[in-house]
Amino acid sequence: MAILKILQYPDERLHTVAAPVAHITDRIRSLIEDMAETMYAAPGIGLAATQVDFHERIIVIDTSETHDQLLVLINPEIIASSGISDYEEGCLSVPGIYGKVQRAESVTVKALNAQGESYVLESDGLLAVCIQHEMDHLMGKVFVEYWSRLRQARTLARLKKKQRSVM
Ligand code: QAP
Ligand code: CO
Repeated sequence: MAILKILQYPDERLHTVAAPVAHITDRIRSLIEDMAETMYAAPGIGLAATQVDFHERIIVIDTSETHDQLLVLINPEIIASSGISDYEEGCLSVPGIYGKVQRAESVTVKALNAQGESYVLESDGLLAVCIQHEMDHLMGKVFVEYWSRLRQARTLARLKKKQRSVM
């Protein structure tokens, strides 16, 4: 197992569109283990392969309070959604920045688990928001990109200032 380096916004590689996983090989299983270890170590509640510079449709999520309910979504597809939620989000690729994004309140997602078995999951609340946030990463979209140009520019300025202060 290994902790992977998380790409930091505005890294261009975060805009890469991920390809579907064709076969769940040992390489994919090992990547999933490393992604889970990286997410738990951060700590975070969700991580997409895009964020660790692997451009394949893989997500790990754990929104449980006990941090022992790992959810693996390979080739996820939203098959139903309803309602509107306005949840405060953060992102391991945009540390220290939080803000609301409007998304569906409930989503039904179809995906493969780490064993390659297909399953359907109905979600709402934090889990539904997290699934949508992570699926955006696989499409090359970061949550701050829902905000106005002005707010994005201010976010970038804050991140640049912070980066200067740690160097
Ligand atoms: C995505 O985000 C998410 O800024 C997962 O300094 C978040 O795990 C979806 C984190 C909220 C829905 C709601 C962020 C850790 C973790 C930070 C995360 C930070 C340290 C974010
Ligand atoms: Co994120």
